[in-house]
Amino acid sequence: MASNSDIEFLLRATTQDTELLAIADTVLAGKRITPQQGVALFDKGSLGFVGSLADFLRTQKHGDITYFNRNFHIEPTNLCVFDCKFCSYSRLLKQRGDGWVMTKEQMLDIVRSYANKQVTEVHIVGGVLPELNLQWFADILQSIKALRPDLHIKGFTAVELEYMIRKAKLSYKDGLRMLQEAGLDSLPGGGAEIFDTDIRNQICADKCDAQTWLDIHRAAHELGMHSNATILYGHIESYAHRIDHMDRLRTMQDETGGFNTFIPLKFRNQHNQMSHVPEVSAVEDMRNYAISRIYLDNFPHLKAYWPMLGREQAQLSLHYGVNDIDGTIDDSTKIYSMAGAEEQSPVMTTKQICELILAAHKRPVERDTLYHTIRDYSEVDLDATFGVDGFIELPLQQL
Ligand code: V47
Ligand code: SF4
Repeated sequence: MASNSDIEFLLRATTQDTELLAIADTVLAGKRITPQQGVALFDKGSLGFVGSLADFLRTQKHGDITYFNRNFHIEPTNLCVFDCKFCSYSRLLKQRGDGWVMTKEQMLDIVRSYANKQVTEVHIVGGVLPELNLQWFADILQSIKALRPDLHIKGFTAVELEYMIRKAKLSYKDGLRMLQEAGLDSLPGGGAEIFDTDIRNQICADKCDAQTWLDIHRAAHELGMHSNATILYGHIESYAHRIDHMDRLRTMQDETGGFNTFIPLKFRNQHNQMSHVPEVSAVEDMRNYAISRIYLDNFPHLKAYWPMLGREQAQLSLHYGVNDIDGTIDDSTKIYSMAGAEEQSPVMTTKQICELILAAHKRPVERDTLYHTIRDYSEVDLDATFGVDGFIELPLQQL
């Protein structure tokens, strides 16, 4: 592993800017940078500079380990009462008549279809509808747990939770407790978008505000549940807005320690009301990952969500601070494919994920949702281990 002096030498080769070099000194001394310094990294830091620093930090924390997990998604509906301008997935669909709402049985059928797959997590996320209320979801969670007690259920953005808990006239904590008792294990990071009020009002005025998002995650952490956090970047926000967003998360993480992973989501501009806004470049994506790693010193993990970013860029991001590339995502995740994501069919088998990580000279390690190691694949003979579809086949369970 490179030493502090090796990395200092490397950084001085990329810039002579005294402010940037002072920031690097702070980071290398293990100290926290200020919001102003974060904005300076965005304004002036070259890809080489921020990337080298972020890679150093990633290696300090995780060596060459790159985590992935085996999961699948369930999207109960693609209809939504809200009207986020960046979303290709809202009530407009209802007007066009191509929306769906799953029945409980259809959702359970998806779970049943994984009976012979060694998946460890189901991620439930979708639009917001009045008929899909707190009790409806509590019943679903119970039924999923009855079928697969071993499966970790990561479910519902703070936006979905705020709506269903408000309609049930409960406090966030009581509503979350009810879902937790029914089987909910952790929260995904969606719905955070950009916390700044002005930008939020322009892109998603009618859904829950930043404080509510944070309060719901805080309530979950207080109940012992972990959660993730996202940022939707690369649209009409400024660098200062990105840093403000990360700063609020960093402050809360100091208090609760409940966040596992930060997931920057690149704004994609197809089939939504913000199609006129251009997408940012791959260099911007990598700089954004790197600065996230540097700024969020108390977040253990940084995830590149490959269905949105594309496989090759997700692979590249492993050298810019990222240490997790999510899961096998064997589903037909329409929210992203409609928005113009790279992956129209976001499925990677375990074998493909391992190969992608190994080709980046990193070590593939399968994890569970809470980052316990399930298996280190660096020394595994991939061809001999996997079945034709890349999953390890288990004896069929009768569900
Ligand atoms: O909050 C919607 C985003 C999010 C677009 O926690 C878009 O493990 C880009 O949060 N361009 C939901 N992004 C998904 C999410 C998530 C995904 C994977 C893993 C985890 C996790 C969480 O999707 C929304 C919104 O920010 N989104 N439309 C778009 N056009
Ligand atoms: Fe609804 Fe979520 Fe899309 Fe907003 S981002 S319209 S809350 S599905």
